[in-house]
Amino acid sequence: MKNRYLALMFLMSWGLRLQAAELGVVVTDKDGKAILDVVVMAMPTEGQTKANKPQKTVVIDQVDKEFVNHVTVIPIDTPVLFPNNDNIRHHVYSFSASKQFELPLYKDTPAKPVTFDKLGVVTLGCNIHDWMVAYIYVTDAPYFSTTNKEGKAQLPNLPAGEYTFRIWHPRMELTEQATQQTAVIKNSGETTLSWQLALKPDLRSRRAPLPIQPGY
Ligand SMILES: [Cu+2]
Repeated sequence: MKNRYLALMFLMSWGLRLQAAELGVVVTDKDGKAILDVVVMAMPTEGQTKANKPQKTVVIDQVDKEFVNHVTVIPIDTPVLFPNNDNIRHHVYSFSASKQFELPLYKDTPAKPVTFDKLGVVTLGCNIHDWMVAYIYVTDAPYFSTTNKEGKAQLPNLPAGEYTFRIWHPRMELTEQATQQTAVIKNSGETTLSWQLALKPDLRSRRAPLPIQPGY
C-alpha cells in the first residue's frame, strides 16, 4: 500500500516537472542589431508560481577598470560582493535612491557584501575611473535573465500559464511599462518573444588614454 502511494507521488511530481517550458527572448535595435545586457522579467498574470527569494551572494567584478557585468539583475535582498581584480585601487559608489553606498578606495575583495533591499535600478560608479558604470536591477519578478551578445536570453523552467513580460536597458527610449507583452507559456516546447528597442546614444565618458597617477 505504502509503495503504491510513493509510486503515485513520484508520478505526480514527474508530471508537474513536465509542465514547464522554455522561453527564448530576442532583443534587437531598429536596424536588427542584437542588444546586449537587456534585463528580461516574467511575472505570472495570476498568482505567484514561485517566490522571489534572494540569491546567495552575487559577484560584480572589477576587471581592467570595468565592471563585469555591466548589467546585473537580482531579487530583492540579495547580497552583492564587489571584488577588485585589478592591481590598482577602485572606489565603488552609488547615489541611486534605491541604494546609496560607498566602498572607499580598496584593493582585493571587501569583507562584506552590500545587500540591495529596495526595488529599482541602482547605478554604480567608481570615483577614480569616470567611465566605469554598471547597473543593478533589483526586481520582484520570480523569473528573469539578461541578454547575451546575440541579444538572446533564456528563461528555462517556466511553469505553464500566462505571464506578463517586461524588459529594461539603461539606454532604452521607452519606459519599462511600454515594453510590456503578455504571452501564454504552454506545457512543453519553446516559446519565443522578441522586442525591438530604440536606444539613446551612449554618453559614458571615454576611458582615460593613460593612467593619471600610478597606483590608481
Ligand atoms: Cu575604478
